[in-house]
Amino acid sequence: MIPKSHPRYESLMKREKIIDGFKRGIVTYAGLIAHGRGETFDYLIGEKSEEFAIEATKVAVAAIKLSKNPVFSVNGNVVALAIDDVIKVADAFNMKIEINLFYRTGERIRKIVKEFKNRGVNVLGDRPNARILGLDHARALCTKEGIYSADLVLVPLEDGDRTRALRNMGKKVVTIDLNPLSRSARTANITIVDELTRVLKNMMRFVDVSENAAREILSRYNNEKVLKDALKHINQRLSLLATLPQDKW
Ligand code: PTJ
Repeated sequence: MIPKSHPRYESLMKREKIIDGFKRGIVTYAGLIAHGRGETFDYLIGEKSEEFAIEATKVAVAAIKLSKNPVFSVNGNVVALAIDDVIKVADAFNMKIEINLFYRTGERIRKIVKEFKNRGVNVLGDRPNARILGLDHARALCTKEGIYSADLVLVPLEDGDRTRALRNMGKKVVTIDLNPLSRSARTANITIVDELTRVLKNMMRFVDVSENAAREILSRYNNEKVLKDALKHINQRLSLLATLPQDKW
């Protein structure tokens, strides 16, 4: 049991969720590594939603609002960390939820479907009837009514290869990734450089954006600038910290 008074309580609780998900067969081995990489970038960013992240989150919300068949693609880490907020966001934005695993096994799919069923939610992905074009192996499996026909896919913590394949199919891709240098971050149309659980909460703050406002927000957006702002932020933050005594870090 981690006491709430622990200075790193929130970070440790997220780690516990990932470990618990791993023990229950939802998170894969590589998911543990992916989480550690995310933690590192979050440390460098400062563990809060910065302006570049808020801006991209607003744009993501605008794009989702204007899309016709938006799909929220979930993997093991996303489910372990944030299943309840995934359900809230999908519900608020009329998004279908589809399980799309990089390390796909029938057993992991069944376990994740059950997590959602236990909360009264039906998800897509357990009976795939289509493939993401240009990808080999089981990670390409998807559904016609979900990812295959989606005009927008929200793919947090995603692999760059699949992000590229989805874009090649003409879809708008929104990703959430703490690493602004990842291929996925650089390939998506909209990259939110922020921590998944913070982003899902922030999305709910912007749920009431009107269609006109959404169009306006989208028309001004430049993803490359957002990625550069994230890099500049990390750079400036570290440079500043390096001038301070260590008890101020
Ligand atoms: O469940 P599966 O089989 O679909 O596998 C999922 C993982 C995450 C293992 C798979 O997609 C993978 O290997 O992903 P990558 O290529 O490691 O990319 C994950 C990215 O997410 C990395 O750039 C991490 O920095 C980032 N990341 C990790 N945790 C978080 C995060 N970004 C935002 N919020 C997090 N909590």
